[in-house]
Amino acid sequence: MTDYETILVETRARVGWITINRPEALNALNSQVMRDVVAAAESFDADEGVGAIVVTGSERAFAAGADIKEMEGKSSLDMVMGDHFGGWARFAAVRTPVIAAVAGYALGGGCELAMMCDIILAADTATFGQPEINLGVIPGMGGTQRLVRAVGYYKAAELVLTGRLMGAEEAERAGLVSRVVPAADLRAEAATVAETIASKSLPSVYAAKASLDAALETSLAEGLRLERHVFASLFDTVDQKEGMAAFREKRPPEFTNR
Ligand code: CO8
Repeated sequence: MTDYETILVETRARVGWITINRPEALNALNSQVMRDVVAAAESFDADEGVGAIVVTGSERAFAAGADIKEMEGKSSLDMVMGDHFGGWARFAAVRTPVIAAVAGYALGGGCELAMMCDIILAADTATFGQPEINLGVIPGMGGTQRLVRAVGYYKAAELVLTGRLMGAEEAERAGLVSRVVPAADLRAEAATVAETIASKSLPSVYAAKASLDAALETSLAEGLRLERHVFASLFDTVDQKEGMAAFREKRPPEFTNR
């Protein structure tokens, strides 16, 4: 059992929950948060008993960015040699679907962390933005890349260049957010979505996430080829036979993740 300093972790109904817990700093992402979140996500990812992961914060903040006080005194050499935020790439690489349940601030690295997830559920209190320009820097954990892919160049450019923050409704209209829910319902909605995913056949869930990821990285022709191969490969699973037999027999499938 790993001891985490900055997060709370629990498993419920095949869902792994990671709650960032640095209330004194609005959940700012320092190196310890990175180590804890990455370790917890990788440990859930390695557990066949976990079919979906939820990352969340507090009512006030999902995460108000990378920890400015930790970064402030560093040189560019420190940033390169310390691989200050490199672990987040490992978080983005987990095979299990990750849902970001965002209430309050998701700024800078917090917005970038949400964008490393597969589904972003936002409370109506959520605020998103990339305000790094106000600090004399730029996004460094994917903000200029994933935000452009999520909301298009012109919206992303306005947010990154001005540092303007946007509310949940605007974020949903822009395509950054999967769905906005009342703040009081956020955890319950995240649980419903995560438990729904966790009830499916894990091999097909991994395959779906890998194919969706490819859509952001490859040409349409390459992506379609990959999807066709992945689709075909699932016909060797027990769960494909079970899923289709259950449909024919008009009963719910009983998946075994095989
Ligand atoms: N880092 C460190 N501490 C923070 C951060 C942060 N990002 N955000 C808030 N805090 C702290 C505050 O310093 C304060 O602590 P204290 O009470 O000890 O002074 C406490 O949290 C509460 O914050 P505020 O008093 O400021 O609360 P307000 O309600 O007045 O304001 C805001 C809330 C608007 C969210 C405000 O705190 C704010 O603007 N925070 C900074 C937002 C920001 O600029 N985020 C981007 C950070 S840079 C970044 O994320 C880069 C990522 C990529 C790096 C990759 C490198 C390789």
